[in-house]
Amino acid sequence: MKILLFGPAGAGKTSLMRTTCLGYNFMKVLNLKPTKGVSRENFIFRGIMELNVWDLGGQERYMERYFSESQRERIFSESTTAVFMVDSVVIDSNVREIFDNFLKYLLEFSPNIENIYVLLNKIDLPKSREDDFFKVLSDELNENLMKKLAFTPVSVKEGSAQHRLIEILDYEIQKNTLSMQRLGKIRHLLDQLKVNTLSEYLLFNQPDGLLIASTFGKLDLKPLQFMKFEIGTLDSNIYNIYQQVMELQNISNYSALSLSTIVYESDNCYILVKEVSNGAVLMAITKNRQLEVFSGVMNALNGEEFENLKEFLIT
Ligand SMILES: Nc1nc2c(ncn2[C@@H]2O[C@H](COP(=O)(O)OP(=O)(O)OP(=O)(O)O)[C@@H](O)[C@H]2O)c(=O)[nH]1
Ligand SMILES: [Mg+2]
Repeated sequence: MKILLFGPAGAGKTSLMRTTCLGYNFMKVLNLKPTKGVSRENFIFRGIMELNVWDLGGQERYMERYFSESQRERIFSESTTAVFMVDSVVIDSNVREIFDNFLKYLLEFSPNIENIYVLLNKIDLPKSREDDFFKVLSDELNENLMKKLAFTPVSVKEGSAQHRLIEILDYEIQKNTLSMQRLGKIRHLLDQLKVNTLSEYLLFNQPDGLLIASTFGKLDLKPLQFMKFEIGTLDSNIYNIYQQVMELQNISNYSALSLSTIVYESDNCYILVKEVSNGAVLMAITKNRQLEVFSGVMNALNGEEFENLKEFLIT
C-alpha cells in the first residue's frame, strides 16, 4: 500500500512518519536533516497492513524533479493514500503552485484515490497561521476536488498529527478486505483464548506499539513502548546468564525464544506478556490470582491458538 507524504521542506513529514510508525518520541526528531529526494520505507501497520511510505524531501530542487515529465508517473502513480503537509508558520509564495501540481499529477496518475489529506502542521507554535493557510490552499478549488480534500490543523510535537495519521490509516484498513479478514481471524483467536483461560487478551504491534486487537474490542490506548525495551533487555543480559547456566548443566537444546515471556504479579491478578513474533506482543490479564488460571494462561501461551496467531500477522 503506497502512502505519499508530500509538501514543502521542513513541514514535518519525516518527523510524522518516524514518530507514528517507529514510535519515536518528538525529542528524537528535533534535529532531522532534510530528506534527500525520495525516501521509501516499509512498515507494518497494526500488524495487519503493509505500508510503503514515500517520504518526499520538499526542497525546491526535488519538487522540480517530482513534477518533471520523466518522474511524475513514478512518483504519483498507484498511491492509495496521499498526505500533503505544510508548516503553518511559513506561507511561501509558491506553495499554492506546488499544491496545485501535486493535486494535478496525483489525480492524473492515481485517479481512483478517494481522499486527499492536508495536514496544517506546527499549530503548537504561537505564530502558526493555519486559517490563512487553509484559505491559500482552498481558494477557488473546484467543488469536486474540495469534496476529496480533508484539511486538519495538527502538531507532531503535541501528538495530534500522529493521531490523525493513525485515523487515516485505520480507515484504509477498513477498506482493505485482506486486512479485515486477518483482523477477524485474530479477534476470533483472542476470544477463544479468553473463553479457555478466564483472562483478557491484548495484542500489540511492534515497533509502533499500537493495539492490533483485544478481547475488549476497540480501545483507545497509548502505544506500548516500555514492553519493547524490557523484552530487549531480557534478550541481552538474562539470556546470557541463562545460556551459561544451561551450559553448566550440559543442556544443549534451549532456545532464546523461551525467554520471551514476562510475568507481572499484582494483588488481584497476573499479567503475562509474550512475544508472538518479531512483529507482535500478546498481553494476558487474568481474572483472578488462582494458580490454575495462571497455569491455564501459561499453557495457552504455548498452545495452538497462540501459534495460529502468527499465521494472520504480517511480520
Ligand atoms: N514546533 C514544531 N516543530 C515541528 C513539528 N513537526 C516537526 N517539527 C520540526 O520541524 C523540523 C523539520 O521537520 P522534518 O520532519 O525534517 O520536515 P520534512 O517535511 O521532512 O522536511 P524535508 O525532508 O526537507 O522535506 C524538525 O526540526 C522538526 O523537529 C511540530 O509539530 N511542531
Ligand atoms: Mg523529511
